[in-house]
Amino acid sequence: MANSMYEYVKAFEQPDVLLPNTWIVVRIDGRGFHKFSAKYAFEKPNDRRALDLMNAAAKAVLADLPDIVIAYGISDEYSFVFHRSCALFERRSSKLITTIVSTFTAHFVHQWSNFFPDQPLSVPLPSFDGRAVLYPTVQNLRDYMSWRQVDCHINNLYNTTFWALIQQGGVDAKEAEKELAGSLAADKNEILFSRFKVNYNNEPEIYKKGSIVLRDYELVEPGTASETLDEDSAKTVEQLVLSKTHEERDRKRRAKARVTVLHVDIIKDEFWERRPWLLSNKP
Ligand code: DGT
Ligand code: MG
Ligand code: MG
Ligand code: MG
Ligand code: MG
Repeated sequence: MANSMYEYVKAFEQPDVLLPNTWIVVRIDGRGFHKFSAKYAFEKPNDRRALDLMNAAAKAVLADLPDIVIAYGISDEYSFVFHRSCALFERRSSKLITTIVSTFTAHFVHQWSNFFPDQPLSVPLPSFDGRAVLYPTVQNLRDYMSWRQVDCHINNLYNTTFWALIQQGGVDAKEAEKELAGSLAADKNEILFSRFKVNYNNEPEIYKKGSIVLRDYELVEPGTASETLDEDSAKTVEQLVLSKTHEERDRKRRAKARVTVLHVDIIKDEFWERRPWLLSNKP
């Protein structure tokens, strides 16, 4: 296109490239889901349909964006992790965030009727906000994931006890809140067990642990990370070409792999030790 006198306005666009060599976490969160969940009568404290729909949308995002290594979801939020070597969209922040938010929202709306067949969507429609946070070390990234999973546990134990008091104990929200003020985890476990015969340990894993989304091939073909070249070593031209081919092959493999959902502990070392390729030099 020919230059025009208006072209100068392009210079007003601000660069927003994210720092290289850092883990990118894009976290999205449902807007006003307190109201939204009430409107569609989500079951309390957890609505399995709503969580399954969130997970279906997250799976579609991973299938669409092979650069995402892993994702973690609880309640109305999802965190998507890009490998620190990710070069998607030249690491432009707004492009990464908006692509994730709109892809997720599109799938959430598209698949709504599969999970809520009796409740057609109407305005206000679901929408999500998003932000990108950078984590420089694997430890920082793991601490981020642990933070979200601990949040899941704390909120779920509280909500499970709170709603047991109301639904089975017959008290109102104010009384339930008062009863739980200042209580420890052990107190809540005790209330659940002695008064409602609920063993919290036996609650569904999806509620206690949240949802982890990753690629299946990684589970059946462990050890693939070790065959990739060491990033930091000096490379010959042949090695660089080879490493590009590796990259391309890995990308294709990631794109083809089936995406799966787990509800397991991601705080302890075991999860990461069994899948070393997740956090290795190469995604
Ligand atoms: P925001 O994020 O500032 O726009 O406002 P909210 O209302 O989305 O607040 P947030 O994200 O802190 O809290 C999530 C809300 O979504 C919370 O009120 C509970 C609701 N919610 C999420 N999942 C479920 C569910 O499975 N069942 C029910 N009943 N509510 C849920
Ligand atoms: Mg919020
Ligand atoms: Mg929200
Ligand atoms: Mg939230
Ligand atoms: Mg365009």
